Amino acid sequence: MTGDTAANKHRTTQQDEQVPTYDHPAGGWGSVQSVARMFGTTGPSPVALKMLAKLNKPRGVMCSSCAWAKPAKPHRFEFCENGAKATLWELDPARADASFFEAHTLSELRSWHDQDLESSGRLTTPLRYDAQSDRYRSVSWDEAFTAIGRELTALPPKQSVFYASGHAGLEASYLYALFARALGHQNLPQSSNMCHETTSVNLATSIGTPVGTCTLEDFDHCDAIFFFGQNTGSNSPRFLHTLKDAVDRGCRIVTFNPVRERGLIEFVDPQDPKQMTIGRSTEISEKYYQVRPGGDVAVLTGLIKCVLDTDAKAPGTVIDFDFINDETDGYDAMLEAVQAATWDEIEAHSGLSRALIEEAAQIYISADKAIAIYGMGLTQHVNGWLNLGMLCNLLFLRGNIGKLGTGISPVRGHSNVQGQRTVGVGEKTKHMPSDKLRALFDIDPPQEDGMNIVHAGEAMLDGRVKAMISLGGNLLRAMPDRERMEQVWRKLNLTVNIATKLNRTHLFPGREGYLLPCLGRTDRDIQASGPQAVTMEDSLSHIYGSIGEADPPGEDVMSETAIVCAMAEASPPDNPKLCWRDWAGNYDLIRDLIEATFPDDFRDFNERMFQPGGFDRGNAARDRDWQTDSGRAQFTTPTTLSALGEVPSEPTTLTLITLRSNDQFNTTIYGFSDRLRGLSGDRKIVLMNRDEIARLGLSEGQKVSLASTIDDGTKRQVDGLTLTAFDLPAGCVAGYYPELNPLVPLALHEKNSQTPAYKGAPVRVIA
Ligand SMILES: Nc1nc2c(c(=O)[nH]1)N[C@H]1C(S)=C(S)[C@@H](COP(=O)(O)OP(=O)(O)OC[C@H]3O[C@@H](n4cnc5c(=O)[nH]c(N)nc54)[C@H](O)[C@@H]3O)O[C@H]1N2
Ligand SMILES: Nc1nc2c(c(=O)[nH]1)N[C@H]1C(S)=C(S)[C@@H](COP(=O)(O)OP(=O)(O)OC[C@H]3O[C@@H](n4cnc5c(=O)[nH]c(N)nc54)[C@H](O)[C@@H]3O)O[C@H]1N2
Ligand SMILES: [Mo]
Repeated sequence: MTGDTAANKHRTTQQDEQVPTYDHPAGGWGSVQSVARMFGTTGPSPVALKMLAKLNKPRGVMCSSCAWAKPAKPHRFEFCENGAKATLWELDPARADASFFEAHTLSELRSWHDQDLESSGRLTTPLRYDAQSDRYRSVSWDEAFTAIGRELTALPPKQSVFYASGHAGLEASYLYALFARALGHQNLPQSSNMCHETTSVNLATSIGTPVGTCTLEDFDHCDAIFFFGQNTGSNSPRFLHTLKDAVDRGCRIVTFNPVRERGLIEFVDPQDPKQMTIGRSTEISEKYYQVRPGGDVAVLTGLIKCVLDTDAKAPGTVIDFDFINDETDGYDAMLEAVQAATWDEIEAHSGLSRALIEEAAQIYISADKAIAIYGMGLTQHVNGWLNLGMLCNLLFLRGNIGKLGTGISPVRGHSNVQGQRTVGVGEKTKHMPSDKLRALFDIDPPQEDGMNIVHAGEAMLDGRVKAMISLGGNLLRAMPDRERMEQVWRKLNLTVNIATKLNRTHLFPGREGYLLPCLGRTDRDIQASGPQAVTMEDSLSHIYGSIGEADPPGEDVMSETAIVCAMAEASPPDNPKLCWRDWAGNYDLIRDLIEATFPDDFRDFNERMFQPGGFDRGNAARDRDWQTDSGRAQFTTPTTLSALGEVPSEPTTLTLITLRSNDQFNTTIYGFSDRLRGLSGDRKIVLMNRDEIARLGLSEGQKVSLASTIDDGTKRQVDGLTLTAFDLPAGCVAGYYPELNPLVPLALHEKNSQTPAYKGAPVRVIA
């Protein structure tokens, strides 16, 4: 490492010089090279260049990678390294057509690497599993829809599950949610069940809205940003521009993360010729604290203690008592619990000294306006509810919510994951207003909540679910307890996967198994009324239209919206108010229905969908309208200092955090370089602090296994991992998602929302 990088200057924990690090900033030439690699030897095609130039711009294509906001005044190139990768992945010239499937049995394909499955190219023809030849075989769309309708009709509605990964636009998603409820179930799990469900459930308890409160404008006015467990450089790189602008005008950024993520340390704007040529970077985090996994509750308890102590010395100068008295509930109980926690306990759980926490608290106290950002580092824990509750507590103390330059901002994952929930893809009755469903369509939706992912997984294990429809995604790879789930998947009566590319989940068909090829967002979508646009919602509750212009991968590929409509038309009930065919022909009609169902969010939807910067559907908490049970912002009383929950712990137990590299999008592996962490070549690795390696009598480079310490009769073990020394706090190991998913038990999840504890699974190393 060079001596005077921002990383060295602002180190708050001693970094081991001998373990892999990437000593360049995020962005910069590294990101340009990484995109160039995706173009391959042939270089970018004209259509790829055209689509990239239109990414995230008004009347352009909304990127299918992350859910970060698309500014009203876009940069010349409003995409990042990963957005480019996602776009090029979709514009892949390779085709997994009928002849590809003739050439390979599913048993053979199951031995392929995930990356090779997707590299077979875009799907071009509807396929039905033929058990006798163990192959997917071409089938007509009509045959497929008739059979799907027949299977769904034969089952009690509640034995079907309709999964959605957060890709599909609001139009297909709304109709999918309507289809389920018309059929008579709301088993509508979504990828957010593995992700920000902790947010949906617990932010609603604290502030009355299931989503974050910030808009881009807030980032122009805040004095401090507190970052917890979100890896901007890899997962939402365009957000780095927002952060850089904030830093340039004097905003101070403080980060808590067990891993020193490059993007949160320094950034070179690849679109700034001066920064690129001079090589000068912007330092993102002024302070970076390597908290222990699950230690954020303790950190937040410490920060709150500091705020209370500072205020006690000059009462009323630090705490916003007007806000607390006028707007909140539960302050006294929170206060008592925080005061009861000792600094010894806080230091032990957080892995940080009192002095470091006090230093961070001073930044919080000196900021007039502060924003809190978080990601999977807070949500994917058993006590994720407490992580979020404590973060809200910290904001409430200084009235840092509901005024310009303040707020809480969960950074969402899939490009339309938040929007799908907004239009009813969710297992709860409240996700789609029953009165509207009755008035608009004469349907009586079920009044009993359906299944989320964990509930659906449990029901599949004990045979209560018989049909699984997936609108995108790779659920078998993304779920916990993969090996147990793979065993029961093939016992289903019906599996339907609507997808752009082949993945591992598709290789576990049920008795009737269909794989249906769909258009991606970059593809031109022409229906009866002409070319169609689709819409999506970002992390900041703004909604955008998106128009694809690339040639579809084949003539026989349907849009997601048209596929949903055709499946619904082939299924009960026969209801003249469900005009599936008309809706498939003209998406404006679907947007009118969305507006009629959710009038507060989607006023003048068709007119506003191309507004530059998206249209804001609003957020009650931002207006200090608290839609909680008490009608007030709710302080949370901490009951423990750890987010890990009651897991078995012995001296050899380590906390496993599963990570994403910057060369993957969830289960899609673009390549084997985790450039921003200085790692490459191999994803079957386990990262561990060098002292910990010595303490356990292991050696670097050794092949080891990881095993779950949760003993419930199921063996959970992953073998053949290379032990790699890495700069991590003591007591934890890290490795890649999805490779390590067999180690996370289905039953280990966030208490209120069942979000799997992918950042806090107890394991031991077997030499
Ligand atoms: N390129 C790319 N972009 C993506 C994705 C992708 O896979 N690739 N996935 C998309 C999706 S679906 C999502 S949900 C988002 C996910 O984006 P993030 O929310 O950033 O999720 P992760 O990368 O899983 O983990 C975030 C960070 O949490 C830290 N962490 C782990 N445990 C703890 C803890 O206990 N406390 C704290 N404070 N930090 C902790 C990890 O070190 C990591 O830096 O990204 C989206 N964008
Ligand atoms: N251990 C561990 N596990 C995790 C996580 C973790 O941090 N650690 N993160 C969790 C999180 S945050 C999430 S969101 C889930 C992700 O879980 P999923 O959303 O189920 O998985 P993805 O990898 O995003 O899905 C990729 C597949 O989607 C399909 N696809 C891509 N684009 C489109 C499209 O436009 N339309 C359609 N119909 N299909 C398309 C392709 O076939 C591709 O193979 O994983 C979760 N699992
Ligand atoms: Mo996610």
